[in-house]
Amino acid sequence: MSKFEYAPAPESRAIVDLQSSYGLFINGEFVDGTGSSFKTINPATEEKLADVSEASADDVDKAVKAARTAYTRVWSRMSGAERGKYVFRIARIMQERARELAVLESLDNGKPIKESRDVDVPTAAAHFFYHAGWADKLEYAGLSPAGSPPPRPLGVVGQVIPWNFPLLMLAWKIAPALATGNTVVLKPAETTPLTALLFAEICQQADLPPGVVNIVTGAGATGQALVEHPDVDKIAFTGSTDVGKAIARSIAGTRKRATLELGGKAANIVFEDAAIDQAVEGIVNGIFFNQGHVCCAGSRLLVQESVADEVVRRLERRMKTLRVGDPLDKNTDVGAINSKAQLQRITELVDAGEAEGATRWTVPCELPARGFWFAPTVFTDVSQTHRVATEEIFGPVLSVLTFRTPQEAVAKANNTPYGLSAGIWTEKGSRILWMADQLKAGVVWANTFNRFDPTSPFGGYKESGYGREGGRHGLEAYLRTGVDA
Ligand code: TAP
Repeated sequence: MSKFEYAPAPESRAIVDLQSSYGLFINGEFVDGTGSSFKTINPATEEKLADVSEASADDVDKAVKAARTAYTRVWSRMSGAERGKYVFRIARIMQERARELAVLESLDNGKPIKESRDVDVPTAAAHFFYHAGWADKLEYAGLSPAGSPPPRPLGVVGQVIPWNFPLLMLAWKIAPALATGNTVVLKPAETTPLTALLFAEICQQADLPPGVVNIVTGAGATGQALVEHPDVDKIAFTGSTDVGKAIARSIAGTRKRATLELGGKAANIVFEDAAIDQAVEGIVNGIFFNQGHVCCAGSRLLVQESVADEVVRRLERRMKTLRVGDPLDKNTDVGAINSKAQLQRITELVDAGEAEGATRWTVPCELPARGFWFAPTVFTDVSQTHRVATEEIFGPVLSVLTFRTPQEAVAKANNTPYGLSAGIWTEKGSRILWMADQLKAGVVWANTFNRFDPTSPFGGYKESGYGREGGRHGLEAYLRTGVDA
């Protein structure tokens, strides 16, 4: 594949006020950490964006103490209506600073600007708006059984998030926690800390009382120090199944509650009666959105045998129109892979797919010489035991399998340790309802894919984790209810 030199648009630097170094956000202020620092880079160019403090266990302790004090003295005493105003104000400021947030997200993460601008930032702000509305209604939401005390917050929540949707995952975590009266210490992923630090500035701008939100940047060790801190009441984690299992083990037998949003290997199921062109758009969105760095990505296409050749033909034709390259170009469809490590992981699994006998087709396109890139790829002749069909690739790689009957589609879709999401493409409403009932997946989309809405609970079955985020169900994870209250 040929390579070309690419330089990001210079005006992008004017939109964000990028500092050369960033501290931790503790008790309402940016402070130097007591540990070392690490650099965050632009994955599209490999250029350093900034140095960022690596929070030590001592720094995490300071953040937890600040969160505890804010919880006891201010936040848990405030009325829901007052708390709601702060959450609402945060949402408004996020909208006002949307351009800055979107550019910074694309610089640090590598995702196309049209996605950060049209999906990540507005959906993150929507999450704060939605939860602002809940803050003064928790008593009336039927969360506690009749006759029992009203729901109460848990206290200090430790939150650890991944790099694929840095701002959106932050919103999924912080908005419900604040609305329900908890205070927060959040650790963003090491490769994407910058929008969380800009969010800290937004908290200052919103006059959020000091200590209600604290951001501790760092690597896995910082996350582990937060998880293991004895004064944290709940852990909310999104990330890999392996780390999720380690967290569950480490907090077993403690007072800590946990919600875990983990990996996935979703089936996107296309029946012969589906509107094929719409389904192809759904397949493309399902796997190439955000370079496939999506926990609920439709990474396994299950297509009915009678239309399989036609669907793959139209899919490959459509894939040739995808523009891969500069994340800050508004016409880009597929941006940079977030890190060298992730690129290596994708490459290893794609090599394994070829070695195991699946047929690989990669879009012919030029890729920049520097940075981390992977062209959209599809595997056909895939069997259920191939690694590309069983392991989460977390990249722009689709595996195609076929089926004859709805029963076979269900069996193949459920043949995975994961259970986060699934998609169904058919004209038959009764089949959609039957399939949705049979599929062991927390979210089932019908004739669409990758739709996110703060009103709708999201979460997994099996090794995709437990607990729900979003909607009324998501509030429960942050409250003591019934006899517990
Ligand atoms: P992980 O390696 O699990 O990292 C997630 C977060 O945990 C990062 O902030 C990471 O820090 C931190 N971490 C690493 N080791 C830790 C430990 N021992 N204790 C506490 N925290 C620790 O996952 P990732 O590679 O960032 O993200 C990709 C995975 O997340 C995929 O499997 C994907 O499916 C899953 N994901 C799931 C969802 C939902 S909603 N289910 C959404 C997005 C992503 P560092 O970044 O510094 O390593």
